Order: sequence, then C-alpha cells, then structure tokens
Amino acid sequence: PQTIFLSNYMAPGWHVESVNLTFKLAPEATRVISRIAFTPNPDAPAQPFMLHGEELTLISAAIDGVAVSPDLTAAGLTCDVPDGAFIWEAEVEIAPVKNTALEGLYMSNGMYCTQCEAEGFRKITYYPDRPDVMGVFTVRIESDLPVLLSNGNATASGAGWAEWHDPWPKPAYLFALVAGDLVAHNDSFTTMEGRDVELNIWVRAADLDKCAFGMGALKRSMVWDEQVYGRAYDLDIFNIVAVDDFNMGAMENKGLNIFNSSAVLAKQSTSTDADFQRVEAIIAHEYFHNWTGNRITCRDWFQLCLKEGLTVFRDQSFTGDLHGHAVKRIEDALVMRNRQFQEDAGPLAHPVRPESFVEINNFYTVTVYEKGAELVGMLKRLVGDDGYRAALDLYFTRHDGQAATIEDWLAAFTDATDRDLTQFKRWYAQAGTPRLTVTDDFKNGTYSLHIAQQTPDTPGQTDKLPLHIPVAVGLLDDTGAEVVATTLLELTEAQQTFTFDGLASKPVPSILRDFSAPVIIERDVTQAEQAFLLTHDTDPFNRWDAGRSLARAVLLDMIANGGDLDAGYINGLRAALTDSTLDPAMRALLLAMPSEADMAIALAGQGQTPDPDAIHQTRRKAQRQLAEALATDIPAVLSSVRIDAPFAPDADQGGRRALSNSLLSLLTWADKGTAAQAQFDTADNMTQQLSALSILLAHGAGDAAAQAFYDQWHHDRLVLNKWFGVQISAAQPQDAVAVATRLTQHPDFEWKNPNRFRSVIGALTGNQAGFHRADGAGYDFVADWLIKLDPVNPQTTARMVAGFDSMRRWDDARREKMRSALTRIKDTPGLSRDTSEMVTRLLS
Ligand code: DPP
Ligand code: ZN
Repeated sequence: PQTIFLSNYMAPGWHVESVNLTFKLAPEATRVISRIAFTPNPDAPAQPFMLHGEELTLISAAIDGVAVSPDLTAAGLTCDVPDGAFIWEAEVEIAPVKNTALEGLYMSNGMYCTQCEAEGFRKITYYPDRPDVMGVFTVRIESDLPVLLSNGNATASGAGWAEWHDPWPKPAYLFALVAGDLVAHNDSFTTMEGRDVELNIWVRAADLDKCAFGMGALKRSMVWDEQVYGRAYDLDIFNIVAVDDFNMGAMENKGLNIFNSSAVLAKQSTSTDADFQRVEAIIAHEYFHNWTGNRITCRDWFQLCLKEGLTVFRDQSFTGDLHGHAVKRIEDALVMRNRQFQEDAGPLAHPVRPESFVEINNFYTVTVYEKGAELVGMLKRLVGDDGYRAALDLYFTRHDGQAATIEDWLAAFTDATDRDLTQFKRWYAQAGTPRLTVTDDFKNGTYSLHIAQQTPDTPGQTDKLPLHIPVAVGLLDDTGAEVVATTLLELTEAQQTFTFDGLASKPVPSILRDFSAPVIIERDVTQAEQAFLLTHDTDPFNRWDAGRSLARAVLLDMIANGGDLDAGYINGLRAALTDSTLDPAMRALLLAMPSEADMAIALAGQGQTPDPDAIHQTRRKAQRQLAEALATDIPAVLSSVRIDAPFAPDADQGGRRALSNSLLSLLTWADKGTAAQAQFDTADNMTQQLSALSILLAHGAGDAAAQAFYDQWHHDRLVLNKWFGVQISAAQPQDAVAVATRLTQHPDFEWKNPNRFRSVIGALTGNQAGFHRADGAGYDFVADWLIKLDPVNPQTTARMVAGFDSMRRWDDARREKMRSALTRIKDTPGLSRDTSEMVTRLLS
C-alpha cells in the first residue's frame, strides 16, 4: 500500500465550477449520472487529468458531448482532455445493498444514506475526490421512497423524484444523500440575519418520540454560534437524519447532517445523562462545522485538525457555557489523560498534524481531535479572549470559501494579535506528551519555580525541540489564602526559572491550573500537600486533581505494600462528600477513584510493570473499605441530593444522580444489592435503571435484573446496546471473556452493526483485567472477531484494533500473547489497507 506525504502536496490541475448528479436509486444497481464543468487551474503544476473512483462500473463517459474511453486504474481513471474548460459526463453503476463498509452510498434498514468523509465519494462516481476541489452541487434523486434529501435547498420535486441545489461550493466529502421512509420532527429558527430556517430531524416513525431533546440542542447551538462567534446559518433548511448503521458519531454534510442514531436520539426512559450530554455536544459539533469545516475547509487531509481540533474546542466551550466549565474541564482532561496520553506514549503516537498516512480513516484520532482542541485552547490562553475573537474574525473573513492550512490558521492569529507563533507551531508537528519537571525554592521573600520540559521520542521522531507552553500558576499561603492569583507563565526554554517577589513565607504552588496545557507535571509532592490543595485550592480543576493524585498515590501504595486504605485520604473524601457548598457533580468526580487504566498508566510511567489483576483487586478492596468508612455519612448525603422535581436532563439533576449512584455503589457492599434492586425496579429514567443494573452485576447480583432489562428493552436497538455492553464492563475479570462469548451467540448480536459490535468487543477491550487475562483468551477472542469483521467493515475493524496499543506496558508473557494475536490478524489473507496499516504500526 502507498504512503501519502504532506510534503508531496500538489495543487489540483482543474477546478470544478459545477456538478450535476442524477441518482436512479435501486439496491442492487443504482445508476449515478454526473455532469461536471472543469476549468484548468492556472496556478497548478502540469499534471495528467485523473479522477478518483473505486468499486464503480463505468457505463459511459463523454467530454463535451463526445464519447471517450478513459484508462481505468485501481484508484480511478485517467483521460486525455482539451486544453481549456470542458464538460465531463459519465454514468456509473453501484450496488448500495452490498456496501457493508458503510463508506459511499449504502443501505441501512431499507433506507439509502451516504458517508463520504474522508474518501467515500469516489465510491459513488468518478470525481477529483480531494478537499481542495470545491464545486457547486445540483442533485436529482429518483426513487419511490417518500423522503428524498440532499445538500442545500430543496428546489423542486414530484412523484418519485426531488431536486436539491447547494449554492455554497463544497468538497465532495461534504456531499450527502438520503432516501427512505422517514418522518420528521420539525421546527424553525430565525437567524440574527433574519433568515427563516426550517429545521428537521428525520427518523423512522418508531423513533419520533426521541427527537425533541436533539432539536432543542440544535437551536441552542445556533444561538450560541451567533452570540459567541458571530456566525449565522446560511441555508433555508437544516436537516439531520438518524441512521442505525454508521461507523462514526456523526457527519457534518452541508445542510444534511447524518448521525449515528445513538448520537441524536434521546428520551428520559432510554437515555442516560451521559447520553443526553453526548447528543447535545455532537449536535453542536456538527452544527459548528458549518463554519469551521464547511465554509472554511481543509486543503488536504493532513490539515484535519484545522476543522476537528477547532470544532471540538468550540463544542467543549459550548457545553461549558451551558452546564459549567469546572466539571467540563475535568471531563475533558480525563479524556486527554486516559486516552490521548496513552496514544501519545505508544506505537500509534502521531503529531496533531500527521506528516504521512496510508489510510486517512486511521487518523480520526483522539490526538487530532482532542489534542487538536487543546492546541486551540492554548492559543486562546496566550492571546487572551479579545485576541482570540479578533483572530477568529480575521480567519473567517480571510478564508471564507477556501480550503485552508494550519499555516493560514496561525497567520490569522499572528496578524490579528502580533504574537510570534513560530515556536508554538511545533505543537502541530511534534508527537508525544511533554513532561514538565518542577522544583522550587524560597529565599528572602522570593519564590522561584524552576521548570524543565522534555518531550519523549515517538515513532519516527527523536530529539524534540522545546515547546511554547502556557502554564497557569497560583500560590497559596499556609492558611490556604491565595497570595498570588492565577498567572500565566510562558515556558519556552528547555529550562526556565520564574520568580515571585515580596512573599512572607514559602507558598504552596498550584500548578497547571485549569489544565492549561496537555502536559504531564512531575514534581515531588507530599501527600500532606495534596491533601492541603484538595481542601484549599481555589482552582476547581487543581482541587479535583489534588484529590485524584492523592487517590492514585494511596492506591499505588496499597498495590506495592498491601495494607488498608489510608485514613487521611478517607477523611479528605469525607470532607468533600459532606461539603454541601460543593456542586454534587464535583463531589461525584472527587469520589471517583482513578480508573484501572489510569493506575496502569501511572505504574508504567514510574517504570514498573503493572499487574492488571492486582490493580483490579486493590481497587475493589479500596472501594469496599471506603464504603465501610463512609457508611454512616452516606444516608444524609443521599437525602440531601434527592430530586423532587420532575426529570430533567440538566446539569443540576445530572450531578445529583451521579453522586447518588456513586453512593449507591458504595452502599451495595453492605446491603448486597437491596437498595440497587429497589432503584432498578422503580427507576423512571435510564440513568437510574442502568446504574442500578451495572452495580448489581458488579456485585454478582444482577442476573434477574439483566433478564428483566432485556425483556423490557429488547425492541430498542440503542438500549439493547447498553444491555450487551454493561454485562461485559461490569463482569469480574475471570468471567468477562465467557460473558462476551455467550453474548456473541445471542440472536440479537447483529455483528455487522458497528454500534452492536462495539458494545460487545469494545466493552471487552475496555474491561482491563478481563481483556488482559493472563492466558491470552481475551486477546484471542478480540482477534477472532476483528478478523471476521475486517472484510465486512475495514474502518471499524481498524479503529478497534487500537485496543491493543497498550501492549508495551505489560509483562513479557502478556506482550507476547498480544503480539501473536496481532500477528495472526496481520497474516490474514486479503486484510484491508485500514487494518493492515494499524497492525503494522502496532507491531513496529
Ligand atoms: N467530520 C466528522 C466529525 O468529526 C467525522 N466523523 O464530525
Ligand atoms: Zn468533527
């Protein structure tokens, strides 16, 4: 397979002025007729005329009305073309019903839908399928299905056909088409520019009662983008369609967003608070792409973070504005530390802007998305709120209608704010998580912080240069009073000293407030100092982080030396738990012990080899002892957070439910499931029902509840995914593979559906001690299923093979078993390009 390099970028030889497409839909034999107006690009180097195309049957082709016979290649076609502008016409045949990869035009439950990002359009017709070729699309759909949708505005329709016109030039990856027997949840919105917009969420009739929340989220997103970024919607209609079979979360096609049904449908009885929050965030994310992604797109796929990092940053800010920034920042930092830092430390590490790829689908990663968002957040900290807004305004003005690069993005910041970002740009090119080693001293009223930075080697990259890192710091005195408020230090050298004068005594530093940069802080801190910060820090993120660090230290100490849960830690948690001035959501976060993965990462970071069983057993023991220690405190806290109002999926109630479910989990150690069973039996919402089921299963008392849950919900595909997943996530390590095996034999295990596949295979890779069973049964089970899925759906297979990326962390025996499972995948005849690139990187 061919490797593509950023450094080989070449401008396209031809522009597309306009595209007319006609679709004659049929499951086995859809005809796609295209008419494309090409003009030569005077700024491009000379190159042959080439159109991408895969898995197409060419019926006919013509240039300026004269039939031609192009040369067909594996990647598309080449053809002699006239010197100036010309009209290309072609007719191809495709078979949507056979398309199980879910890229291009495919069918899901009898409906036609598309997924073209990144390179799916070439499976629909011959086209220059690259994001820097932007054309105006007009689409005619012919089908007997009642609802026929494409991008832009509806222009005409009749019995069995509809036409759509999108006035905004766009790359092919934003093309979309839907045809199905659908109904709409309808609403409207008037933009700040006075445009009346029709809003629809299209679903199957049975799902119509799950659309109201998503519609509200859409309208909140539209208002927020007007108020915070000054960006209004630009078409007369905005359609969202829910699809059951979908590889990713959702897709921002111009005016016709297509969503994995799990990312748009929500209602009280079937959706957890986390589901509601995820639906709102993804709807916002896709909507925000209309400006950051669609109006300004990417020049090439190496620039993916240009739209994704920025749009994730925007959706995170939106969620923070609506529901509170402190909790949101902690949640986002957890994703960075538990997932992105792990990716950045392993064989799959890559820069936020990669320099090469074999299959671009393998780079829709937590590094491009979430670390990409952190880079935007750091830029905002460095230039300030006003500078950020000025830079974004300039970016939109300058690049509207263009396919841009990271260079363009940074130039907008430099030109709007006069900041030199030459060094900051290294963040886009250097992979790996920087480690900041911090020491301090105090002399004659002057406090000095010495910070050294170092970024470890990553695959293909050694000798990293110093980065420009914003480090937010505050100083507290020994009474807990803040003697220096949050100050942004700019670390640019390999080693640097920052001083603070005029202090009466040596302060306690609070470093990396608000998680101001995606880095690891290494500093010798006593447990007493962590306990002090847990009580006194005025920065909510660092207060939580002090508690988290303390918990980690205590648990690691128990793993190394045995013994009981530390009394100081218990007292700190009791103080936080019973502090009624603390938001319940924050108390729930404080109470949550570091995950098993977090502890494995911490041990590996100390140069030790983690034992997944010891981690699991110790964590369970710690929870049991915490439950005993807090037993008398729990009832009063539970009644103080009881909800008397009707259900609402809002932050206040969500926080109360999160805290009460943490406490229910603790209570279950003593009552053996009485309270959890009662909550299961009477729950009127999915958060309460699923938490109770999960707790019962984790305590070995969930069989009856699991059966009852199935009987109640087997007709609902999204809830059934939870039923599959929770039995594996909550299983004890020795049982997890057996439970997963049994579930794959269940008649409802529709393994070709990505959500269902992930709910079983993904749940097992997420059960650390279960997946990493010493005998390798977990690895073999997952490898068998990935080998089976690969020919059907390469993209989802490749994504899930990343579950092996912790390989280096474990003991030799486990590592060898992981290697041999991966080697077995690698040696499978006919392995897809997607999976083979991933396995090769994992094994290298
Ligand atoms: N562009 C899509 C998104 O992130 C890909 N799933 O929103
Ligand atoms: Zn996105």
